[in-house]
Amino acid sequence: MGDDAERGLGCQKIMDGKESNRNGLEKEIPSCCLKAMASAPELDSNCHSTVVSGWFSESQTSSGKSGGVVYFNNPMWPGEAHSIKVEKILFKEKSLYQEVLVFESLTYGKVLVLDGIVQLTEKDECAYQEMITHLPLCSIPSPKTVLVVGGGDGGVLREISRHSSVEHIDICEIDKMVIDVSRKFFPELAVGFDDPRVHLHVGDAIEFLKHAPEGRYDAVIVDSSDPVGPAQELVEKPFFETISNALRPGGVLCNMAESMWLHTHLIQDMISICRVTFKGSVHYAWTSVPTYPSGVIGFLLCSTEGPHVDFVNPINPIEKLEGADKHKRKLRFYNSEMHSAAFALPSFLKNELSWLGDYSRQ
Ligand code: JFQ
Repeated sequence: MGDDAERGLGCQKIMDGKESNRNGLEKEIPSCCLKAMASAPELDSNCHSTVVSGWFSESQTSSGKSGGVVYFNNPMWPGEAHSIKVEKILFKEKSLYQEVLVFESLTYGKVLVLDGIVQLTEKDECAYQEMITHLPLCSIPSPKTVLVVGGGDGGVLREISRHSSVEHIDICEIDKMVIDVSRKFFPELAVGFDDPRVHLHVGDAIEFLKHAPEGRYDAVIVDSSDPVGPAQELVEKPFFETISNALRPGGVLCNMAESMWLHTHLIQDMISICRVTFKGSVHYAWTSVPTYPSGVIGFLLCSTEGPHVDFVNPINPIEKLEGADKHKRKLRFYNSEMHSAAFALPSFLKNELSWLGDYSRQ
């Protein structure tokens, strides 16, 4: 192990309060950790509270009593923190809602972080954006109206625009700073906003959905941050009910649904809520995204009562949509084989979900 890496691990242990010296006394905090623990306004341009010895580690931040930023191991993935080597911090600012950080990494390109949590990296964003979009849109014939909740980076919009059947796309993102930062640092994603079919609404999605006409959308895609803090409401029953009302009969929802390795209880809760709310099919799918906690991310796919939706076998295969593969840029991850494979679940998850009965109601 190199010097830097060794120092980094030492720092992490000390800062987690897990390491003391041989006398049982707390080890003196090395200068790099002191720097990392300093309050945000005092940081120099190459330092951030989540960056220790040049490594960003996923964490959760909040304002400390003294006004500084305190960070701690994220309760959604206790005992672990994925690290990415930082080359240069490009942007850090507090929006009205969250702390926004962009850095250049050594191996994943630019990285977007909100409140200490990785939202996307240039290298692996394709897996998430392509799957969360085409799993629902390829499951119904000729989608025309789509709503995106969150998704302020524009990546999901970029993917929706491959579907020439789509006539109208609403996107409701609460944080304008995320959109502006994406336009500046992630043009390959923000290109999604340039499609004339896109109608941007900056505001609260829950309010937006309350006023959406009944049956307005063929598909709703919820590209949210993790359900801690304000996003908590996005995994609760009233939210799913408003989505169900906004969908036409046989319309589909695709909702980010965390990791099967870390969040089986959350997945169980979401599935049971959706089974009573959506009267069509309810399915769990997953894919691999190396920079998300545990390296995988799941999606909950639901349809409302009406024409039957077979999520596993796409009725609207991407390969048959003219120009879809190359629109803006080539598809990097999604194809019909990946689509069907995403619904295959490991035995441990099948067991965990078995008490829900036949959860994958067709
Ligand atoms: C990217 N368009 C949005 N959504 C990313 N733990 C979430 C970010 C945080 C992850 C789960 C996905």
